[in-house]
Amino acid sequence: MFNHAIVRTPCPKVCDGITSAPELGQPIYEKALEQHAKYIEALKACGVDVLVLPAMEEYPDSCFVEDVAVVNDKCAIITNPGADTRKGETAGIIEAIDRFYTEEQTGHIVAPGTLEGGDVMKCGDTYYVGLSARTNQEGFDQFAAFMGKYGFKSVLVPLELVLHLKTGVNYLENNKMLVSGEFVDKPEFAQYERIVIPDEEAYAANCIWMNGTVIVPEGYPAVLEAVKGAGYPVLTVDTSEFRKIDGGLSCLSLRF
Ligand code: CIR
Repeated sequence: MFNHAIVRTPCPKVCDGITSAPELGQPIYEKALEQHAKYIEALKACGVDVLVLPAMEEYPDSCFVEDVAVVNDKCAIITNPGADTRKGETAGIIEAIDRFYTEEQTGHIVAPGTLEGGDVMKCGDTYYVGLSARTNQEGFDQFAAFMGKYGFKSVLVPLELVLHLKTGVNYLENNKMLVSGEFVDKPEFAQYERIVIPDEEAYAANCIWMNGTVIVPEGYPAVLEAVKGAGYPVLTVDTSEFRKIDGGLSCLSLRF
């Protein structure tokens, strides 16, 4: 169960966030703010307290708080993002993390290690960590060592085609996960019941399980039906503006 979520209000520079899909155009700031507010409402409807951090004006991607920390009910890690323009975002999350965890409970990924939370997926006591353009072996080794002290096992999952691990695979608890693209056949996930997402709706592989409900991005009917068919109550939230800069539902919050 999650009791808390942390989010950060998008700043006007969100329009200049890093993107692999410039053909989608730049986010419209006002619309991004509206979608963000509805996202917060959806989280609250799932029974968590939401801590809303103020916009970080100099960091276009800073609303994607998932990347700068990894949190669970025992400990937290402040990451070291692989994207140079995002490294300064970690300074802004420390104060929030300090409200919930002691210094001893808080680990840090340090250079030359890099790791972004979008590459980290928790399935029970196991963390799957994507080896990606943003997360390197050294970052994984530091992560695994720290989480190991708290009884968590870490498994490295090399990925080639997408930004982050959770761009293409997301755990919905109950041994079920949504998988798309390169993750459909990964041996690391063979033990799970995999719900395969059609390529044309690959973006919606990034759903989040929130205390029994699954939040699904708006506009992906096949995924919506698949998640309902798997037995979950669902909520939808429009994330069109965040999609333009490679952001999805999970990226927008830390949940614990
Ligand atoms: C980036 O490239 O860093 C941002 N534009 C998108 C980050 C998405 N975060 C995530 O998947 N956890």
